[in-house]
Amino acid sequence: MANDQFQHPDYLLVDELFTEEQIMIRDAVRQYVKQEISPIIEDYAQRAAFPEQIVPQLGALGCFGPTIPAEYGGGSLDYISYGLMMQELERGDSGVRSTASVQGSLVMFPIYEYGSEEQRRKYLPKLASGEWLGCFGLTEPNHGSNPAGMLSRIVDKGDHVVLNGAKMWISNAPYAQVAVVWAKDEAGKIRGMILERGMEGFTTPTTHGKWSLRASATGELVFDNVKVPKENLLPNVSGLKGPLGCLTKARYGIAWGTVGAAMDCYHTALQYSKERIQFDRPIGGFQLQQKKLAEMVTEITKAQLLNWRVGTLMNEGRATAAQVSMAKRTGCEVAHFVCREARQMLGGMGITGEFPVMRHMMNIESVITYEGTHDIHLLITGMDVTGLNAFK
Ligand code: TGC
Ligand code: FAD
Repeated sequence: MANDQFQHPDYLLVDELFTEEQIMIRDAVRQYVKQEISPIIEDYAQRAAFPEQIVPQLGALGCFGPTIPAEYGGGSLDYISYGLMMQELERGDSGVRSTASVQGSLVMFPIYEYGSEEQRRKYLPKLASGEWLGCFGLTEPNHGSNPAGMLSRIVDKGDHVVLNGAKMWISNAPYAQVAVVWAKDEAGKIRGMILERGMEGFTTPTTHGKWSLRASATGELVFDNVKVPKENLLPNVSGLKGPLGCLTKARYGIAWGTVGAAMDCYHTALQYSKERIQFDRPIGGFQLQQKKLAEMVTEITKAQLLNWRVGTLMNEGRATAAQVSMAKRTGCEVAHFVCREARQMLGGMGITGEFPVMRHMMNIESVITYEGTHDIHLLITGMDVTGLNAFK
């Protein structure tokens, strides 16, 4: 879509809740998406190709690790700014937002939060600038929703550990120079470690045949007796709370990102409804089409307010993982609904690459599944409100 005229809906004047700086950051990312993403993304998605050039571009724009302190290359920004950045990136494409989410929340965050000072200094500036791309390996072929059951193992060999196992469905894997990987030690404790491309026995085969997130590169991580130096282990965390803590940061970004995809679909459907004539009048004049638009903008508005509130709690250091889970689930559900309604409103044109709607709709099928499925997030809220654990 070379001629990108996107304007976001703001039915309840939510923009008034943002600072001037936050709006400036949002608009800078929006401008980048209009110039660099919209003109190319449909072609890359149709070809299932990863637009590698976006990695240094996103780094230069400050989209990698925006909340990480500036001394390590991050942006020292607040969580609303981070959310707005993710909203704008996913407005362009969920795969672009995924690239940024993985890099910032799943690779830079654990190195910053759980890493040694040497690890921070070695990896964070290069990841922040986009010189290096990272990936995050938690999911395994037989352990997705239940990562606690993971089979990947490390064995202590003195100055190094030997890693065996495999990870599946790993975003960025085929292009990553660095992988943050989670595996169990001999005592059964989950440990985090940093792997680098080129380590003997470490390979990243590409996953083919996706109908969703086609412009994002997905792969496996295969570990065949990989010697990992002990200085590559993340020293300051053990147990499942390590990877789950990273997921809370990424899920927060997804909550905002999905609203961006929903906004793009709503904007497209609204414009189309005013221009498309059937039965001698714009289809937007028909009651059934107005019902769709009214419900779409209502759901988007509710999700905007939820994100703003959770973002405010994040800034105050008060947001719980369960609150973030609710925002992730809601953003995905809203985008799922809005993208599908928009696709219907565009009729046959809705299935083509002339408009971004079908691409967003297909992307959201991944986004509603990764970082915890819709049902897993319902159970997290269920556990939070009842105090009863449905998983055990
Ligand atoms: P459970 O016993 O409840 O918890 C174990 C420990 O972790 C703590 N914890 C959290 N800490 C921080 N943030 C969270 N969100 C946390 N949730 C739990 C918890 O307090 C406990 O700590 P401690 O000190 O007592 O040890 O764990 P469980 O095994 O019962 O699992 C709970 C469950 C099912 C909710 C969890 O396993 C889960 O969230 N499953 C979903 C898996 C998932 O989301 N995988 C995502 C993989 S990465 C990905 O998809 C990237 S896509 C990237 C992209 O392209 O954008
Ligand atoms: P399963 O866990 O097998 O779930 C199958 C179904 O069972 C789901 O509907 C689920 O909700 C349901 N279910 C499971 N347990 C319960 C229960 N207790 N109660 C009720 N229902 C239940 N992972 C990474 O580690 N890093 C990545 O970068 C990454 N990127 C991804 C990119 C893409 C495009 C995709 C599709 C996935 C990615 N993932 C990544 C993996 C993702 O996090 C998992 O797919 C997700 O957690 C679900 O796991 P699963 O696919 O094994 O499904």
